Amino acid sequence: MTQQLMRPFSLALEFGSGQLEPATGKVERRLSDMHGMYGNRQAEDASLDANPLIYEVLQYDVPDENGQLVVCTTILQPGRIGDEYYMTKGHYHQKRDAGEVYLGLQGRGKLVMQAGEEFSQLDMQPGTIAYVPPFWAHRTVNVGNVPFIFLAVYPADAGHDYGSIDRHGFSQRVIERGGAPTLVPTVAG
Ligand code: PAN
Ligand code: ZN
Repeated sequence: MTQQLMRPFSLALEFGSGQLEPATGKVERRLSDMHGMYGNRQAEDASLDANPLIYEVLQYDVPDENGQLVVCTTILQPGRIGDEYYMTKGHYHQKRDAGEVYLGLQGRGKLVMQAGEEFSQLDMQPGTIAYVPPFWAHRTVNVGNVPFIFLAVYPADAGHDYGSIDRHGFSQRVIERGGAPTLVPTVAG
């Protein structure tokens, strides 16, 4: 049960930048925070000196209790490591039966998801609502030339399990081939 009675609140969202006002939390992830996640280790090493900003998450913090919902935006920069598009780390929810809703605000992305042997990919653009069902690991990939920005809403007690993705990754990667995003099977090792 929710422990405290929260006051209703509203946030101002700028569609073009993903800025939330007020925001109380911000996570920044640079290439060095994603060691080993891109397929081309040489390309990763070559980019590490510059250590580009890959994405930011802005949110308004609420208590991580059953019943509460987190609202946040992700601003995923355009770019590639080798031929692989910039992407988020990706995660399962620690509470595996917690789902999530994404709403595309700017740019073009792919939402890749995996549940055991099952794999799914959805195209996202401004106005796309994507549903991440319970039990699916999820990662977004910016396949465009401008920041890919989306809003996410998920249960505040969901938790993020990054370890499983760190160890096993997703079964497919999104790479640029002949100028277009293409899914290729992840090569083991
Ligand atoms: C999103 C993600 C956000 C960043 O808010 O947390 O896009 O991706 P990673 O958490 O994989 O680094 C979400 O799915 N929250 O549950
Ligand atoms: Zn999530």
